Order: sequence, then structure tokens, then C-alpha cells
Amino acid sequence: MAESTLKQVLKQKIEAFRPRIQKLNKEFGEVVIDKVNIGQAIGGARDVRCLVTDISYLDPQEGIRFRGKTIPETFEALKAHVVPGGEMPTVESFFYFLLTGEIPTKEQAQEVFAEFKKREALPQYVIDVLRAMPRDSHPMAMFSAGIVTMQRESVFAKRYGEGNLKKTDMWDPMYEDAMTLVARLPVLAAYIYRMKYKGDTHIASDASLDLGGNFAKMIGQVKPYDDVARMYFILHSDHESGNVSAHTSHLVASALSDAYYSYSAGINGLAGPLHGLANQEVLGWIQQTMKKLNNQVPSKEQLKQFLWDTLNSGQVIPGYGHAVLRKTDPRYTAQNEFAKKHLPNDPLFQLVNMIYEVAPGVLTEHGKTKNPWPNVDAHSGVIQWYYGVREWDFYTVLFGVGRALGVLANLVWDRGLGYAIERPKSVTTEMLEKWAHEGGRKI
Ligand code: CMX
Repeated sequence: MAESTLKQVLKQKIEAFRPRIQKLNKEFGEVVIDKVNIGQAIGGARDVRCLVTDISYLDPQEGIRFRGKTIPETFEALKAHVVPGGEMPTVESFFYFLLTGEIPTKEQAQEVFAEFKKREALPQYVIDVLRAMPRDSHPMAMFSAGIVTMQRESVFAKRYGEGNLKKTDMWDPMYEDAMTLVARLPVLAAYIYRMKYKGDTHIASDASLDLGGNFAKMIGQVKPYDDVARMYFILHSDHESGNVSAHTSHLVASALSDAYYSYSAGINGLAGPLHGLANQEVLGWIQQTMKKLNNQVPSKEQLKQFLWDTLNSGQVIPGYGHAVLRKTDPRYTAQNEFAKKHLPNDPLFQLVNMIYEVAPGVLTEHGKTKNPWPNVDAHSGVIQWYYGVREWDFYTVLFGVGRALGVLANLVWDRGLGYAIERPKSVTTEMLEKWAHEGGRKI
């Protein structure tokens, strides 16, 4: 395959960046940047600084920045790539930006579009595997299986197997796999959607449409859903490296597993209710609440009671809280602004806004969570529901199509910068008790 401009730009950037990592590692490897306490060892390594990425950064107060830009700044910077008649930039231009940190020219974005088109066709053997699965399998199980089934095509695995792949060249076949996966995931997701929920009728990919527009068409949606798809994929793309889906993928890839093995593993993590599945849980919770009131929007008092009922039954309020964030998630705000414009009178949207008024107070009074504010998942299902994508259990697949952009961009850079195999150290409970008694581990 002829080298694309994106690949050349990446090669230059990776090679220019690599000495920074080598210098830090060789000359400053002993410099201490964090310490770990017993609470962190037991409590999921919260706040332990031991991952490196330059693709996004999550500030607890401000939320996510992609390549140094907030969400509004990102959309503003990519405005030349907004699809005519729409509001959102193409996923193609955004992916170029995530990978390189540069805003692409029209030609560069067009080249990514052409590359995706070349790679997007879903192989028949993937379809065969999907069709062999029981139809009531969760779509995330199908999505993960579809991804890992394509592993036989991994360029990375093939080149590695040839036995002469230099460490500094490993990013190149990782890039090849990443491009193919990003191109195919919307097609895979759309196939699962139509097979499971739309009577197994399928809509062919449209060669003229960008990734978001094409996905909308393949699942049977019309404008402005194409913009919803673009917005979703971009907003869900990256949330630095410590979240379960990104970290799982990074961990698996650190063993030099290829992108198919790695991202399929990440998808399995995304399928957990404390992570990506929360978007499906939110809709379920809202619908349940409305059902109890014969589909009437509850009063604030009633809503407060429902929130307490949920907490008192030992469940979490889905869509609220976050391991890092301590304020309203700007991904929630971006969706809220879109909804204000496009579905202001939708009763579910109004209910989401009412939950926003009530839930933080209830969660604060409940006194457990460190963050009573909503995360991305508190909003995403409602917009999908409004546009007629009402199969809740599919919502996390949408998250997975988007998350691939960030995870795969990171995997390319991980290989480019030669990050090591991950292997943190375990200790025993007895050791913790001893150190607790002694006031800390003697180093
Ligand atoms: N409702 C009720 N209790 C909550 C809560 C919520 N929304 N969020 C946190 N808590 C509880 C925790 O369960 C924990 O309780 P225990 O001490 O009994 O174990 C306590 O508050 C402290 O938790 P925390 O430090 O504030 O939060 P964590 O970092 O441990 O967990 C998260 C973060 C997201 C798993 C948690 O807030 C949660 O379960 N939220 C609801 C599920 C959700 O929306 N997940 C999606 C997150 C975004 C994403 O990844 O997609």
C-alpha cells in the first residue's frame, strides 16, 4: 500500500518525539512523580500517575482536552471539516487530529476518507461468525467477537511473525491495523444492529458518505442523525489512558498483542455497567421511573423519591459520578447543548434536565460519591431514543465505535514510543497490615 500523507506525518512526529521519552527514561527514570498508599492499592489505583499519553488529558475540574483543546475548542478548530448542511466535523478530520495533533487540510482529511473507504468492507467470515451466535447475545459480545475474528488479518501479527520487525518500526503495522479497524467498526456495528433489531435487513455502505454519515445510513437513519453519530463518536473517543477500555487495550497491546486482540479486550471492559454500559442503564432507569407514573414526567419530589429508592436498594445512580471528574462532564454539556437545540420539548430530555437539578443534591446528601455530577452516559441514551434508536442494549456499541478512535491512536503511539510491557507489582494483605502497623513501607 502506498504511504499516505497521514502516515508520513506520523512517522516524522513519532521519530521526533521518541528521543524525549528515551531521555526521560534513561536520565530521569529515578525521579519520583507519585507515591501509592494502601487506599490506592485496594481502591483501583485511583489517581496513581503511571500511564503516559499526549493524546488527551482529563482535568478533574475542567474535563477532557483532546490534544490540548477543550471540546468546544476542538469543534471550533475543525469547523472547516463540518459536513455541508450539518454542525459536526467529520470523524476523519478528528482522527487525523487525534493521531497527529494537527488540524488536517481538506486534502489530508479527504485522504483519510479514501483510506477508510478502501478498508471498510466487512469480510464474509465475520458475518458468518456473527450469524452463528445466538441472536439474543448482547451486541457488545457480538461486537467484541467480530473484532477478534478479524485478527487473522493483522498486519502487525504477520510482520512480527516474519521475525525481522525492529522495535522502532512497530508503529507502522499497528497504524495499518488501526486504520482498518476504525474503518470497519461502523460497518460491523451497523450489521449487528440491523441483524438483531431490524429483521435482518441490511443497508449497503455508501461510497460517497463520510464515516458518521455512512453509519447513520447503514443503520437506517436520516439527517440530522448523521451529526448525532459524528458527535457521539468524537465525544466518546478518548478520556486519557486510565479508564477501563483504554487501559485494558493498552495493557493487552503492551504484550505486543495486535490491535484486534487489544481492542476486543477493551470492548469487553467497556461492556461493564460501571463503565460504558451505564448509558444503557440510564435509559432503563429513566424508563422505569416514567413507567411507574404511567409515562408522566415526575415532579421533582417524586424524582427525589425514585433516586432515594434506587440508592436504598443498593444500586448506583447510573450516569452520575466519576473516578476522575469532580464537575459536570463537558461531554454531558456538549450533548445537552445539542439536545436543547434539536429536541427541546422531548419529555425524556426534560426529565434528564430535571434529574440534573435533583440528583446532585440527593447524591451529596447520600454522602458516598466523591462526584455527584453527571458523566457522559447520563445523556447519551436520550438523544438516541429521540431519533428512534430505541434498542438500549446497542448504546454501548456506539460508545465502542467512538472509543476506538482514541484507543487505537494511543496504540500507534505506544508502539512508536516503545512503551514497555505493563507489569505492576502485587503485595499481600499481610504485607499491607505490617506496613499499616509500622506507619508505611520502609524503602
Ligand atoms: N450512585 C450511587 N453511589 C455512587 C455513585 C452513584 N452514581 N457514584 C459513586 N458512588 C459510590 C460508590 O459506589 C462508592 O461506594 P462504596 O464506598 O460503597 O463502594 C462511593 O460512592 C465512592 O465512590 P467514588 O470514589 O465517588 O467513585 P469511584 O471512583 O469508585 O467510581 C464510578 C466511579 C463511575 C464507577 C461511580 O461513580 C459509579 O458507579 N457511577 C455510576 C455508573 C456510571 O455512570 N458509570 C459510567 C462512568 C463513565 C464511563 O466510564 O462511561
